[in-house]
Amino acid sequence: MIRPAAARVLFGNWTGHSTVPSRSLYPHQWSWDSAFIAIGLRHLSPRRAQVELESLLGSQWADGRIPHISFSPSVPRDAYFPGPDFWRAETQAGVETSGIVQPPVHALAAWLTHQADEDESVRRSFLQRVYPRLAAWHTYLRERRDLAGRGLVAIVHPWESGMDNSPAWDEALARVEPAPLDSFVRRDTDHASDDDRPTDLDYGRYVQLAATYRDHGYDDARTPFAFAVEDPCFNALLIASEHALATVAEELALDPAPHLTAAADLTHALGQLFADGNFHARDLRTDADSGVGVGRLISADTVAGLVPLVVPDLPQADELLVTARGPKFRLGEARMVPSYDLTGPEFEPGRYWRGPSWFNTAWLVHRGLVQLGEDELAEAIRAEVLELAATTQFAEYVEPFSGAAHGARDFSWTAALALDLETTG
Ligand code: 2M8
Repeated sequence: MIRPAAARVLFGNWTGHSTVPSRSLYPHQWSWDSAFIAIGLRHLSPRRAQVELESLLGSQWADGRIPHISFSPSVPRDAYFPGPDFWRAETQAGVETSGIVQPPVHALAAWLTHQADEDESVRRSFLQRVYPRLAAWHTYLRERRDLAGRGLVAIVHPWESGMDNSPAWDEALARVEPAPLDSFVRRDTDHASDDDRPTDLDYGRYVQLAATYRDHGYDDARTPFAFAVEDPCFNALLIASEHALATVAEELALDPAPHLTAAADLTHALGQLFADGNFHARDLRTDADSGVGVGRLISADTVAGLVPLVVPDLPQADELLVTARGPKFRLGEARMVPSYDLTGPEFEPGRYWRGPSWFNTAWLVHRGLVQLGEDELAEAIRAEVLELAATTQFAEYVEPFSGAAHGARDFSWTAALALDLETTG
């Protein structure tokens, strides 16, 4: 049974109002981590899971965005780079944050958290309090981030995908002039192997992209984004979360229709990213010279293309399943779900998001398979998640063939999502 060990990790990483992804590598509150953490924490303490999401929403900006990091004042300012002194962003409530975002899995997490203990949720008016904030978050994304005007949300930094170092970003990132390497000091390589983390050159590019956004006041209309991409994982999670928000609205006797309409429109628009049996990110800067800005699909096959399996009534589900079972991802044979095409030219089994399997994407694909009635495959993934979480001391990620552990240990979403699959499975 994984529950006692998972509880030890989650309680050990609890700070009093939220959970850090890892005490060493990520000592603040991360946006999509918090959502995944709440999904597991709800089985240990529904109240804590609610507080986790409420505290994250407490760092929401006036424009509706949920920043990807909410900095803890009790952690040294240089414990993580880029820290609060780099981002220079503070909410009206005085919370220091980053200025970029992460995939919107929060409304789904809020609904699942509510379901864990409906009495406690109603007693604390949990849904009433989070609903307007989650709705504002989605509105920010749909209205300010539809950069191409075709009904899909664009990310403006690789970190916004949550899959920072994915080979899908290589070409777009190569066009970015890196910040001088002596202008910043990385902290991640103090805690993790250089061979596993992004290169210094890529880090320089991440820093430059973030600095440009910051220097334009994080204004989406004004910033000359050198990187702008429509990511299938990000958009699929927005769709899943719009469905969840529709259910929340119904529960609160509000009108679910705006959320259902948004979900349907986004699902239709997502079809633009489907080619050759998989969803692909679209690089909005490929035609920038011509001023057309239509963008080109990025050819790399990554797990981000499989995440749309979580979208209810996805028209492309059957074709996507064929790809998932095929040689690129070998679902059911590989350990969990590889983050990148196993046959791809950039495949590296141990480097950040360039091949290894992660527990959050496995959880998402598992959810999609259950929705589709693919019970056998879903069970295979569930068994992998439970076994690997237990045998790797809740590693951040694992190699897709050997299962060898990489990154942080006692990683919060690994513990949370394994606990969720054990409890609900
Ligand atoms: C990783 O991203 C951070 C930047 O946000 C980093 O590499 O320093 C990613 O795996 C991301 O998905 C995750 O949310 C974050 C914290 O666990 O770490």
